[in-house]
Amino acid sequence: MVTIKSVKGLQVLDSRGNPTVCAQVVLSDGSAGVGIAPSGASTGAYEAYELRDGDKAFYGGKGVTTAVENINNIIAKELCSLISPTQKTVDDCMIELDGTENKSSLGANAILAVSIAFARASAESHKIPLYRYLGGVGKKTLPVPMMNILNGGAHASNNVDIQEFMILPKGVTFAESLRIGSEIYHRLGKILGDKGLRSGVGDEGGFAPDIESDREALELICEAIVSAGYGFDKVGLALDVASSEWYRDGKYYMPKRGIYMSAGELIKTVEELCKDFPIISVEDPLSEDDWEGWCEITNKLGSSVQLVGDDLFVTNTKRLNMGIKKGAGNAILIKPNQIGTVSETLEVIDLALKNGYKSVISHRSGESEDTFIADLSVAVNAGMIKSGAPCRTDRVAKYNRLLAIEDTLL
Ligand code: 2PG
Ligand code: MG
Repeated sequence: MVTIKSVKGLQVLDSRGNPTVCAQVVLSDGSAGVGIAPSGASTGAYEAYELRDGDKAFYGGKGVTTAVENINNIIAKELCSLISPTQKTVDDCMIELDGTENKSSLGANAILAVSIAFARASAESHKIPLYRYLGGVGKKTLPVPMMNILNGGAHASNNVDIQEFMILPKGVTFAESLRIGSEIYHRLGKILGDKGLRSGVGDEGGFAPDIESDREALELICEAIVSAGYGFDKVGLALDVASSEWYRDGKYYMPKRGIYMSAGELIKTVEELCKDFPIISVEDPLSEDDWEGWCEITNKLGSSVQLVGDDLFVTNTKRLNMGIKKGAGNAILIKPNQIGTVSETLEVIDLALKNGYKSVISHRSGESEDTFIADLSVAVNAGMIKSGAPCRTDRVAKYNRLLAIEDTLL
């Protein structure tokens, strides 16, 4: 019987140069796997806890040596003594060991890194690709990439308040979708350059120009799509408003433009954008605490637009169940580090599926070379993945993994 031989943690850096947790799991048959926890900037209030050292003398307080020590000194011992470890027993063991609702004792970053590392080691042990280990032998489909080609909000230092402007290129294959997305991305760069708006890129690889309005961002992207030779039948638009970032005392405050809006005004603004542009998906149009606003926008737009709960649901079955009961949103963003284990991530995807909610698999704005989410998106036939623009290796690594998976499936 295969058991766990060793579990080791290591502090490494993420794509923003901040420390994050890497874990390695080695099984008794020699199979090994590595997992690296990502990290968000616009984090939801109800996410699992990211444990940081807080000692300002090191990495400005962002060190994760305590989380790493928790792996080496606490988690390793327990997991190595499991008699027949499975994904569920490994994850349950860490949940129990932690003992808190939000994994604040050991750190969700420590727990997730180990959970992913164990999944990889197990896939290797079974001699199957990670997406089969996670999703079984059934037919697999590749996702449509939701590519964030213009960055704002907490991901860029420009004057744009909406966090993400995405394109969804729908090719016959994933490779074709990616090609279309890349062509549009480069066309957008050229258009911005011609207009004197050329900028560097934000955390997710999209351009980050200073522009007049959110509307202008959508106009520029539409221009890029058309000028690259595509129609809106093939390429849809999506937004991540990330409006929890704006919510103060029942009102929405867009910090970069200094504008206050009521929930009703914000809903109207989103409605108008959806009417005037080929937007097929809107994430976090309302805040994580504004259930009333969420229900209102779902009633108004839910039959024609995908409304994705990110901060609202935080990859958590309890939060998603609340949404299902109230009728808030019709899709959930899936970020494994919001909940902290692979098993719980799969559970919430299953709950979504059973209740007619779509799942969108997602990266974090702080990422690494870890490509776990690419395999996850194929494993559960999610249909959509957010992994940023086709720029920055931390983003492209996931897309390249999907190209490799598609190549083996064709
Ligand atoms: C989001 C994510 C990823 P962050 O809000 O959807 O795009 O950003 O990781 O900063 O929460
Ligand atoms: Mg989001």
